[in-house]
Amino acid sequence: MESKRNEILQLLKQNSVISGEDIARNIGISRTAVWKHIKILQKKGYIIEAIRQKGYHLQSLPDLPLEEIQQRIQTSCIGTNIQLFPTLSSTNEYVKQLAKKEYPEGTVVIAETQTMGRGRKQREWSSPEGGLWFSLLLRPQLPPQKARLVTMATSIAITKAIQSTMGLDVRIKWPNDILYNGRKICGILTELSAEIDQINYMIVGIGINVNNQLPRALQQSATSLKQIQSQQVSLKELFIHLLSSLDTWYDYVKQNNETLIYDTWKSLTDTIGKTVEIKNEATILKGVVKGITETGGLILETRDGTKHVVTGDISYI
Ligand code: BT5
Repeated sequence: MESKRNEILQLLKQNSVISGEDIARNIGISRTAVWKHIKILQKKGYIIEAIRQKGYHLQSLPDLPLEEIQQRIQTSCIGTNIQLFPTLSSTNEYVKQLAKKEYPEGTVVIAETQTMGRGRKQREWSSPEGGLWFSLLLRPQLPPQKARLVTMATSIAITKAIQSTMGLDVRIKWPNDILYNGRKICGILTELSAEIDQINYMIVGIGINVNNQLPRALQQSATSLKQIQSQQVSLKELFIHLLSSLDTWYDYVKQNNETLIYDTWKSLTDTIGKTVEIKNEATILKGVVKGITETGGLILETRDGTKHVVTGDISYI
């Protein structure tokens, strides 16, 4: 079924107008079957005009054409199974359901919009049309203490994909925000189900501001790739590069290549060396960041000596 649909798409791309009859003859199906495939393509966001007496004309492609993406990616794990939705409450929530149904590692769920996108601690994540909002289902063979490796590899993969495809000097802010000139373009929300000595599954949610509008309240602290580039960015191309980069870096996690992940993360962060304030529920710590620990925590030099900080909201001061 799907391969016939891809053949129809190819024909539509090659011909400015092509009749249903020609399509049917070319790929060996009935005209009714052609019409049914065209309806499905239209539902998926392809704008296909039916011109009387002439045939079909492909006017525009959806921002995220799933068939094409699936055809073009050559990953070994990430994105071998992709599900795309016009809208979901939260891609992390959806992947949680799939994880419980034993879906395989590498499954990716992407939504064009989220109605209840979440950040850490249930904070709201603005996710209107135009951004990339997606989650990965992973089943790393790691003890839960090493889960940070996965988040670090994810932030490296995204930073490198944005740097290489767009030539932008984006940087990681601990623990795993990605910023351009101090403004957030990407947030990562990692959720975990684990036994004492083994992770069952991890859900890595990734939100990237691409062509989306930002609410007024976030315009100081956040930015989008479109705003930086002063032009629309191809969601499809960026997504394909991201999946490939995520695949490469998740492979290093599987190979247990901790040194490479730590060293690369350190080379991409702008947090080390900064004077910072870190807020946790009841505490505020101030100090200079000296480095990161084996488990991805911060080494902070404070007035009261060196402290290791595992989580918190950090600001540069
Ligand atoms: C994060 O949380 O940065 C993690 C965001 C993860 C979002 C993805 S989208 C796909 C997947 N499905 C989900 O439901 N979530 C994941 P945190 O560090 O807590 O930052 C949240 C804070 O960032 C909010 O309180 C706002 O101040 C700000 N914020 C909200 N939306 C934003 C946006 N689009 N861009 C930049 N900052 C935003």
